[in-house]
Amino acid sequence: MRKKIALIGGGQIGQILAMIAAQKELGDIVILDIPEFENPAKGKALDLMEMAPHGNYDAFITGTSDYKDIAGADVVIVTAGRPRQAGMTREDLLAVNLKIISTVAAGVKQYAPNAFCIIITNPLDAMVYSFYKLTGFPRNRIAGMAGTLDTARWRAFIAMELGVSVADVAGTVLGGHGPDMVPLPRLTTVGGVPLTEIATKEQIDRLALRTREAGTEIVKLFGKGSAFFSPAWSAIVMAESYLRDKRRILPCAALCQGEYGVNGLFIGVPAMISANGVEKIYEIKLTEDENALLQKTIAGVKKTTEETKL
Ligand code: A3D
Repeated sequence: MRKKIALIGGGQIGQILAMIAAQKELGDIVILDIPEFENPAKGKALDLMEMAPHGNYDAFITGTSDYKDIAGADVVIVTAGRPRQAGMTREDLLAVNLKIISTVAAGVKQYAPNAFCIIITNPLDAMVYSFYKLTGFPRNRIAGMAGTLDTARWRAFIAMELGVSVADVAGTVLGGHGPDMVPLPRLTTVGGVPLTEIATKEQIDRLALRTREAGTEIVKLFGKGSAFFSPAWSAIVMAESYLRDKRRILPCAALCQGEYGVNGLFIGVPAMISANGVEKIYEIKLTEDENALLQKTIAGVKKTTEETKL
């Protein structure tokens, strides 16, 4: 039997998620949006069905505003919420998106209680925590999509700067999804060569800063709305690792219970995603300087998480 993927939110990211999931034949897809946007969701689903003959995929794609239609979903990806507008911080979004996540959590808990859930809605670290608290799902079945995208941005900027294949750039970004996130140049390699040996400190500092501000750079360019292609692909990589038991190690917001000295917060950490969900969190021995940066981002995540009052 085909797997079922429920996309809660059928906006910019939701529609790209549906397209990539279909092209990868991850399963049948349900796009759920609020009643006012039910018809656009149905329209997008129909458009994707009509793309299938040329896209060469078999997947049934439907749109709905009724949670009954997500019944039994294997994976739920949540983008429901409002995106950032120019001049708006992710934290400005907290109050409005917390209300939306509460409705989503209730619907998913009732109709897809066994799903692996990937949260994308901002402010990410607080929304994934809220979803965890509101559903009561076990920690291995909830992850926030942030580090996978932040690391993709770090890798892309390095490849662009050095004029090399992005496939050869490996690295990771830790911490919260905001300007205090921590790219780790010391542990980044380009075809096995340490980044610190082929790029200058000035280059590395500039690329790290660009990574931390990457979401804002896109928001400024768009004028309205935030990134959608790269966030969608990043979440699909996580979903695929779960559905196909690929056991990929992807930085994502996972519930830390002692790891990195953190208890009870979702922090961006390298995690293995398998058929068991978030199966393992990897702890990295950090230098004093790296640890100081990590402590700063943890403090920021703690602050926004506490604002949820959950
Ligand atoms: P957008 O195109 O506005 O889509 C959001 C969709 O959610 C809209 O179609 C809404 O109608 C729908 N929606 C609103 N309320 C509900 C509800 N209660 N139930 C179901 N659907 C609802 O936004 P987008 O797709 O560009 O972004 C979605 C979210 O992702 C925003 O919160 C962004 O800030 C966030 N985002 C996160 C990242 C990360 O890296 C974590 C990157 C980019 C965007």
